[in-house]
Amino acid sequence: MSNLTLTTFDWVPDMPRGFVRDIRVRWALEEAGLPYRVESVPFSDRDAGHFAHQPFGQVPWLTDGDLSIFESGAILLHLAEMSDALMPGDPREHSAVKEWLFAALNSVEMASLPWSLLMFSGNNDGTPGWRFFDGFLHQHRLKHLEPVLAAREWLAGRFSVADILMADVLRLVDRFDGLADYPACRTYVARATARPAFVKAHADQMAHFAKADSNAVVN
Ligand SMILES: N[C@@H](CCC(=O)N[C@@H](CS)C(=O)NCC(=O)O)C(=O)O
Repeated sequence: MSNLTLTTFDWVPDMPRGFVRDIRVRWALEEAGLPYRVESVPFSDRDAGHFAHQPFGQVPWLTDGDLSIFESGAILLHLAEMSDALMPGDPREHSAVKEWLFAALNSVEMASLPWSLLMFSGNNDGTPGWRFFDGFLHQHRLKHLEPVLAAREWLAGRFSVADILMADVLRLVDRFDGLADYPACRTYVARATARPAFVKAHADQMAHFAKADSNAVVN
């Protein structure tokens, strides 16, 4: 019997709401139908207890009994071991899930995150730095991902944790209209985020941060 607790911030500014990485964990837990609790740590005052669970002072982390796990990819792999809704049993598909999970984080997010941060901060103004990251994302990642996603519904045969990570990574690019030239990537994000587990995870994250706003008003 699992005893799962997801920890996230108590509050974040409006801009990242809906995109805080606890959504990846919520989404996986909802797909698997695993019961869990959500706890909060202060966004503005990160103490030693926080750093003991997440060495960079970030979120999310998950505790499973006395085991504490940080990094959304590691957390999703842990949950995948608990539910075949997240990880197919077939050895080839199992291997493909791990391959695509790392590709989402280490190949696509590695390119999409600097691009998104430049978009977010308004530094997408044609400087050589911007052109480098824009080209890197489009020419070296999305251009190659597009035919892959045009040819399949999900990355590893059937829906898995690899899709949670890839769709969440692409969702942030889509937020800044970066998928306009990649219809298969856009359709994939739409297909993934239409799943009831994502819809619930997203609503729960939004409600979690909205509750912090109303508590601040009361106090
Ligand atoms: N690689 C980490 C990244 C975690 C991360 O970037 N968390 C963000 C929220 S989405 C955070 O805590 N940001 C606050 C900060 O970096 O100080 C993971 O996937 O878990």
